[in-house]
Amino acid sequence: MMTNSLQKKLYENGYLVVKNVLNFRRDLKPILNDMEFVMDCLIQKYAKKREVKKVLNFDFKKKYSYISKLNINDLDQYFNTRLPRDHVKKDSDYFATQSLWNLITNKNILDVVEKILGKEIMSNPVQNTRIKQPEKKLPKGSIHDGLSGRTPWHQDAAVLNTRGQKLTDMVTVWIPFTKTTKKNGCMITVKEINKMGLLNHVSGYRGQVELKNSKLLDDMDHIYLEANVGDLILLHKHSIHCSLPNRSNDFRISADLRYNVAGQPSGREPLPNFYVRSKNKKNLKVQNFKQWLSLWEKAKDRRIGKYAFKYPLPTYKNNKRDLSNLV
Ligand SMILES: O=C(O)CCC(=O)C(=O)O
Repeated sequence: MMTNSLQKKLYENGYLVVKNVLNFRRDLKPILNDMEFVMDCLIQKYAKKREVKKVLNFDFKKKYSYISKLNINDLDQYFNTRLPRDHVKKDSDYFATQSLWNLITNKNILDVVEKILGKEIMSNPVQNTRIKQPEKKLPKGSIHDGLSGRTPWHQDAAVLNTRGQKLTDMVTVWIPFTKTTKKNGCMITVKEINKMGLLNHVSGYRGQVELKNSKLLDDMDHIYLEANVGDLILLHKHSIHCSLPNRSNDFRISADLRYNVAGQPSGREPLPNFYVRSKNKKNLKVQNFKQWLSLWEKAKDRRIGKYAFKYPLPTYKNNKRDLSNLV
């Protein structure tokens, strides 16, 4: 593959901030609108009858704070394009909207990704949205859960299955919906630490993937991955990163999408992994929102009563791949 300056920088440093790629009104606001619609549905279903009308008139943040206190089982599932990891049911819900499809296939994003992965690109099913309230409003149990609280130190290749860990060139595209700063919980990383390759991980208290010996990273020099709305942050699959607590009084909202070089395993089989750009293929199989949705429905049907996907934590037999033996 030809190298260019973006690719060189990403492979050299492990991260990249690309400025002014997206337009808030056109590319991002529709997703927030769809999230608010999901909240409205949850309010109608779970709020006390006498409160429904009042709560439906709240704004986005007040609605989210309200529903986050309703003890809805696996609330994050409703805002994420993924199947529940275990016990998939016929009516398992997930966030698959036209707006998110538009983001995954956004031309400006793919133009950046093409500079990293080349011209044959697939959407990778490892993707999240994260709605983070001020940490002081979070229930204690969620403070380190990654989707609504801080994200622990990890490498993204660690959440792929073994074939994916070995064979997949994947890039993470992190997208802020709110200006993201040190104060409201931006990601942090250590420059060039991706060059260590895949390291040993352990399982956190809620099954989160966490780098082994991650305490050692706390004292290293950190890069603060702050970003404005419209910017993208790209991460190398071996970049070690985490996110800070949201110590502001406002929400911090983001999405992280992933793409891989076509023809390689997604690392999350049997979830949808499909071409979003190709120079070689005249016609891409999945060209619109409904086709994409039907891929997710088919994946769900195949997994009813079972787990959706599995990956073993990278834990090599000896401790040569422990961070503590490498720094
Ligand atoms: O946004 C966050 O809190 C963390 C995101 C992250 O770790 C990722 O996208 O891999």
